[in-house]
Amino acid sequence: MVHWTEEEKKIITCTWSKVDVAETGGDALGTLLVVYPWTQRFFPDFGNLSSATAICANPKVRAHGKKVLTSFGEAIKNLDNIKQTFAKLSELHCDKLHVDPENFRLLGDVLLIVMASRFGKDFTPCTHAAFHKLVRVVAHALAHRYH
Ligand code: HEG
Repeated sequence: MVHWTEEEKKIITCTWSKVDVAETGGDALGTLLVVYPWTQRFFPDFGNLSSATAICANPKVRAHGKKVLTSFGEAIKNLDNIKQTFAKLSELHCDKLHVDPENFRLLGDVLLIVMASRFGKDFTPCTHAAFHKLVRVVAHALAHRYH
């Protein structure tokens, strides 16, 4: 089981309370779709994904990004129980959505970059390290029920 120090917990919950989930989620999913264009195939109903500008302004991308990041926030409320928290979502992404779990890691990476650019100098190495650990744990949990 993952161990979180009190300091990591404090950094994660305090930083998360300042995250604009809609904006950050929209930017993170938009960035994923731009930088790793093969991820677009999971969203055939999202309409215009023809350019970076179109992707980042696409209301369906923004809305889904918010949904994903809101769900990510559940990990923060359940830091000691992330695997169980994402068990059902893991099954959904495996059985119904057929999302290759490598994409969870890619999303985690772009989320770190989006957060770093939004927080600027307040995204200290300690904050980065704690969130780096968190995105890895979340990706691992989401991949856990794959078969
Ligand atoms: Mg997933 C649906 C969470 C990464 C592709 N994703 C969902 C839903 C949630 C969620 C909460 C709605 C589930 C429902 O309707 O019951 N996703 C989620 C998290 C993360 C993640 C927490 C990673 C942190 N998802 C992810 C990635 C991809 C993806 C990387 C593909 C590149 N998700 C995906 C698709 C759907 C969801 C295709 C269904 C979208 C729809 O048609 O509504």
